[in-house]
Amino acid sequence: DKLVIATHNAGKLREIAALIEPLGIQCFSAKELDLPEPEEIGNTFADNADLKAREAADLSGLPALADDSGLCVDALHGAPGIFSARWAEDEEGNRDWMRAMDRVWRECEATEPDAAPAAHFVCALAIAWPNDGQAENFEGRVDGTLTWPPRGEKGFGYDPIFVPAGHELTFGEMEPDDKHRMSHRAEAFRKLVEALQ
Ligand code: ITT
Repeated sequence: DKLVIATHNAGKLREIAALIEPLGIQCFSAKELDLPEPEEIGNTFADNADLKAREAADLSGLPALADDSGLCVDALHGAPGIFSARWAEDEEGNRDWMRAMDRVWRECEATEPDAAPAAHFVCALAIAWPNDGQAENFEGRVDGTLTWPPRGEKGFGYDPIFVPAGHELTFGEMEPDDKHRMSHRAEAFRKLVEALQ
């Protein structure tokens, strides 16, 4: 009944903590435990989630849950995908989400001028136990379209330019509970809870 949330991303941590809260599990963040940020060398969301979960479990001696996620844009052949965080980074590695959103939108405009570009978020969750060498994976996805200019301050990352299918508000404008009803992260989390019960 103890779990490490193996992420250094404050937005993810907030969402995962809210999803876990009803389960009454005692959670520790990677920051609290001073865990390093592993290099994400995998080729898929699942591979990266696995390596983050396994490393955090081994270093902390506790079960660890990791999240690898990103925005995939059809017109960009799935980019930025697993490189979603990297698209926000400048030369020094500082993240600026406006920079990332702006790049996504400009590259879309260059390929597909007046449409609302189709896109989806993917979330791969992995849970690993200490010194076990493997992890279990659960994946979620939410489809939608991109919009410009960015709207809303409530989410994180690419939320201000993502409108989930069948809705008008961006994820950035939605209340957290509404995002949790339909998000890629919530879907992956439901699968994880079902499998563990
Ligand atoms: P950790 O590896 O420490 O968990 P990170 O930010 O480096 O944090 P990722 O490599 O998985 O994590 O990067 C995924 C990026 O995709 C993330 O930084 C967000 O910008 C974006 N992203 C993922 N889920 C999102 C969501 O629900 N809303 C908006 N953007 C999201």
